[in-house]
This record gives sequence, C-alpha cells and structure tokens, in this order.
Amino acid sequence: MGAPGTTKFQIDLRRHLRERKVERRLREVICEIAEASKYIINSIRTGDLGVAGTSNLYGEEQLALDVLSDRILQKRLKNSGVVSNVVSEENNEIINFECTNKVCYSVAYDPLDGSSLVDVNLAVGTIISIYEGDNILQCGRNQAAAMYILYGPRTTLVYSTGDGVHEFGMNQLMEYTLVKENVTIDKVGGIYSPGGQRNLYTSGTEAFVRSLEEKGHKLRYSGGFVPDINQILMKGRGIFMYPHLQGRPDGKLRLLYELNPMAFLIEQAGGAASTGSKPILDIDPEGIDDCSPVFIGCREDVALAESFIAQE
Ligand code: FBP
Repeated sequence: MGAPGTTKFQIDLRRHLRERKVERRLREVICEIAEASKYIINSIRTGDLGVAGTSNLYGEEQLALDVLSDRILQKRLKNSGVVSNVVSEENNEIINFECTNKVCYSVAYDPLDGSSLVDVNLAVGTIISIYEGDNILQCGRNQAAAMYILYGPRTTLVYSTGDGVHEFGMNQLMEYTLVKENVTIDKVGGIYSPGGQRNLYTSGTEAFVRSLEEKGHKLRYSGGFVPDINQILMKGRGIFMYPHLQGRPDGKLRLLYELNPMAFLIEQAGGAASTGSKPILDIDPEGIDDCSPVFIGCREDVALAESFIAQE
C-alpha cells in the first residue's frame, strides 16, 4: 500500500479512501465530515458551555455545543452537493438537501454524543451513519459507511466502508493520518461497560453481568458511548451494553445514529451487536427516533448475553 518512500503511517484519510477504491462521492462525504470535526474540536476546546435554551426530540435540554456541532455538520453536508437527506439527534425531522448528482448519500449523525460530559472534561464524540440514496430509514446492514470521531486526549477518526475498520489520528496540522488498518475484536472478555441503572436490569442481564464479574472482568464505563466503544475496539476485547430496563424495554440509545453505525463498525471488526435477541443491523427502522437495547463487542460475550436473556 502507498507509493514507495512513504510509510503506511504517512497516509492521510483522503488518500486511504482513494487507495481503498471508495466511491468518489462517498469519499467526499467522509472527508467533509472529517473537515467539520476540526470546527467541532474548536468549539469544544473554546466554546460556550451555556445551555442553548431549546430542546431536542427527546425533551433533553440542548447544550450550546450540541447545537453548534449540529450546525457545523449540517452546513458542510448541505454544501457538499452529494448529500440528499440528513437526520440528526438535534432535529425532530428528516432534513432534505439539494443533491443534483446521479449518486447521492443520506447521513444520520449524532453531532456530539455525550455532550453533557464536556463540562466535566470527559471524552465525547461524533457518530455518523451513511447510506447510498435518499432513503435514510433502511436497516443498518445497508450502510455504505459508518464512522466516528473521538475527541479525547488525542483526536481520532475511525471509519469503515465495509472493507475493514481503520483508525486515523489527528496530527499537529489537524490532518488525519493512518494509525491502524483492519482493527479487529478477537479476544474474549477482559472489560465490560454496563450502561443504565443496574437496579432496573432484568434478571437475565443481571445474571450475565454477575457471570462476568465472577470471571474477573473489569468494569470500564465513562458515560460516553464513543470512548466506551472505542476502548473495546482498540483493546480488541470486551462488551458494552445499554440493555432493556424494567419500565424501559427499548433501552436508551438511538438506532439510526448511535447503534447502527457502531454495530456496523464492530461487525466489520469481527465482533457482534445484538438487541439481546437479534442483530442490531437487521432491525427495520420505523422512525428516526427508534431506540433499542444493545449488547455490542466480542462475539463470545454477546452470544453469552443472548443466552442469559433467552432464559429470562
Ligand atoms: P446523549 O445523546 O444524551 O448524550 O446520551 C447518549 C449517552 O450519553 C451515551 O453517550 C452513553 O453511552 C449513554 O448516554 C449514557 O447513558 P447513562 O448516563 O444513562 O448511563
């Protein structure tokens, strides 16, 4: 890979996409999002943490950073000329853009997942799901690409277009250069990320978590979906869950722009992502605000979770 004289790790995102023969307009969408992340980083590092005063579909108060990050992404996707529909956690409906190309894409995103963690200086991220065509309500298995940007001590970008999972780091010039190709999840256990209130776990989930603790697995949970998933992906082991809860059968996390993109990435890395009984990527969405329980990570741990839940 790469021209003679350049090491693999000098390959930037645009070149990687081109050398992996990613469709030209899809390359443009991914690179526009990478560009937008530079402005999101700036707003996180310097932005106003005040409350925007509006609320999103779920009634959650919108932090100024949520709104700002949403605007940054929307503007770049609209001006790209290759995006026809957008769904954002921060908007209550599908937004249509003018796409005059014969190949257009639709994008679902969470512009700043875990935004409430910024004011306690914990890591947050942008999560992106991309489909070819105008229909954004497709099952996750149809995604053309999925990616996330993690704003932590380092800024990293992880993407897949269905040909493996690849990690990039942001350098001093704010360019994304290749860190690791074909990231895989292939080891059992080690860590677990139990989201949601433990006292509301159903009997099957509670028994599953107890079995992990009895095997000495370590609890790792930051409250940020992107850093928590990234830890499992980069360590190549473990499981994250935000399960069905007593009184909250669909859990909390949103299908279109949180679960589908992460499930696509984790499956591409050799892991699994389940509702507790079926693959996340096989869910046919009914609306842009669908939620689902999720068990995601190494295949063996997800299969074990499903077996405990089947006995509930
Ligand atoms: P927001 O989209 O409101 O930030 O919620 C998503 C999220 O913050 C995820 O990043 C995280 O995995 C989960 O909620 C944490 O939920 P809880 O605080 O209930 O454990």
